[in-house]
Amino acid sequence: MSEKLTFPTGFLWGGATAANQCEGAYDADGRGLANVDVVPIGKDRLPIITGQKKMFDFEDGYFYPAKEAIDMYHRFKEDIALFGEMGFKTYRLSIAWSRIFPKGDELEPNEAGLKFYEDLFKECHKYGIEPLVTITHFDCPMHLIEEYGGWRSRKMLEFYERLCRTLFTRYKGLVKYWLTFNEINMILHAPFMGAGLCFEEGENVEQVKYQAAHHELVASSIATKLAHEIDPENKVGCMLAAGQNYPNTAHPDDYWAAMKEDRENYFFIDVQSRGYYPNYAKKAWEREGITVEMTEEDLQLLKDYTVDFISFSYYSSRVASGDPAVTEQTEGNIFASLKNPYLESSEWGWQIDPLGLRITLNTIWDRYQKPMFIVENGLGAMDTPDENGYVADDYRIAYLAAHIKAMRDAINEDGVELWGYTTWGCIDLVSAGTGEMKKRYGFIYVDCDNEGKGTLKRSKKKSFDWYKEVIASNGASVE
Ligand code: P53
Repeated sequence: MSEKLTFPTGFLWGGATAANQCEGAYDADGRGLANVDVVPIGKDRLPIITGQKKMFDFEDGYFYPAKEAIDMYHRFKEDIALFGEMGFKTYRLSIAWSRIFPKGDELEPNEAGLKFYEDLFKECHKYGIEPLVTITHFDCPMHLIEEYGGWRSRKMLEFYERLCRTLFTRYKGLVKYWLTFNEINMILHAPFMGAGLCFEEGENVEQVKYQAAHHELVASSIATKLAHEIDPENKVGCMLAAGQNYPNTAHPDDYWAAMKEDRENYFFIDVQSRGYYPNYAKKAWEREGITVEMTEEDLQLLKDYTVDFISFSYYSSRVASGDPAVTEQTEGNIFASLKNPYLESSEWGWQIDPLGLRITLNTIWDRYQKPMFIVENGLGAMDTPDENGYVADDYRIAYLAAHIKAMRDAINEDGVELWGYTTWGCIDLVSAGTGEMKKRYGFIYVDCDNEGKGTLKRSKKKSFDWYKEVIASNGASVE
C-alpha cells in the first residue's frame, strides 16, 4: 500500500522558468535584442504574438515587461538558494540566445553571456540541483528576424547549430538534460513568439509555418546529434504544449475532430520521436497545397537522431467538436479551446483537469514508449499577501496536489515511465501569454506589479513549505 504512494527513486522534482520571463537585464553585458523583448503588455500583445502585427518600439508608450522582469539576472544566487531550500532535484531554465550570440549570426560567442549561465549552473550544483536547459524558449535574436525572417530561413540551421555546439562544449559536465524547442507546436498558434515569424500580406501563412517547423525539426535532430557526440551522457528531449482533446459528445464527428486536433499537436513529436513525417500530415499538405522544401539529408537527420525523452507542459485538457454550431470557448489565451461543462476554471479561464494529466501521460506513453518529463504544470492565480506579506495559496496547493496524485496514479497504476516534474513559474514571473505579473504561479512571491513597480523582494508562500514536504517525502505527503 505505502509503495503505491511514492514516486520512483531519483524522481526529479523541481520547478521551471524561462529566460525572458524572469531574467530582465535585457541589454546587460552585451545581450542583444530578442523577439520576446519587444512584446508589450496590453491589448496589442496578442496580434504581435500571433504574427498579425509588427510593433517593435520601446518609445511607443507601452510597458515592455521582459526588459526588467524579476531581475533574476542579478538575483539568481538568492533564488537558487530558495530552490535548494525546497529540496529541488532539478531546475528547468532557458538560455537567452541573444546573451550568447547577441545578433545570432556571429561566429564567436559573447563570453559574458556564457559566463552568466556557467555561474548559474555551478550555483545549482552547490545544492545538488541538476539543471534542465531549454535551448530556446520562444526566443530568437531580433537581428535574425530582421535579416533572415526568423525560422522561415534555412540559414537558421547554421546559427542554431553554432549555438548548440557552443553550449554543449562549454557546459559539458555541468548540464546533461536539454530541450531543443519549448512548446514546439506553439509555432502554429503564436508564430512570432514561437519562431520569429512575421507575415507579408497575402502570403500562404500555413506554408510558412510548416516550412519554419521543418527547419526547427531538423535543427532539433542536429542538436541531438551534437549533444551525443560531445558528451554521451547528454539526454535530449522534445517539448510539447500538451493536453488531450476530448470529443464534445459521443458523436463520431466529435471524436474525429478531437483526433484531428490532437494530431495537429502530436505531428511535431511524431517527427521528433519516430523520425519521419506521418502520412496524415503529408496528405493534409497535399490537400491544402502546402509544399515544404526538404532535402534527403534532412530526412536522414530526422531518422537518425530522434529524441531521448519526451517532455511536455500540461495545464488543461481541451475539447473539440465536429459541429460548427458549437462555439462556446474557454477564456484561455492564444491556445483557447471549447468549454468543458464538467470542469472548473482558473481566474484566467484555464480549465482544471487533473485526470486529464493522467490521460495525457497515458496517450503519450502509448504513442511513443519513451521516457517522459512533465516540465510545466501549475495554476496562474491572483495572490493577495496579508498584512505580513504572506500569501496563503491553498488554491495553488490544491491544484498541484491533484495533479501530483494523477501522475502518481499514471506511474503506479498504469506503469508509464516518468523522469520528473517541474512546476511552472516556481518563482513568480512575467506571463508569456498576457505579459502580466499578477498572473502568478510561484512558491516564491515577488514584489512587482503589472507596471513593473515594486521592491522585487522575494518571500515564501504557503505552497513553499508544502512543496518542500512533497519533495522530502518523494510525493508520499500528498494525500
Ligand atoms: P502564461 C499558452 C497555452 C499553453 C502554454 O502561460 C503556454 C501558452 C502561452 O501563454 O505557454 C507555456 O504565462 C509556456 C510558458 C508560459 C506558461 O505556459 O500565459 O511555455 O512560457 O509562461 C504559462 O500563463
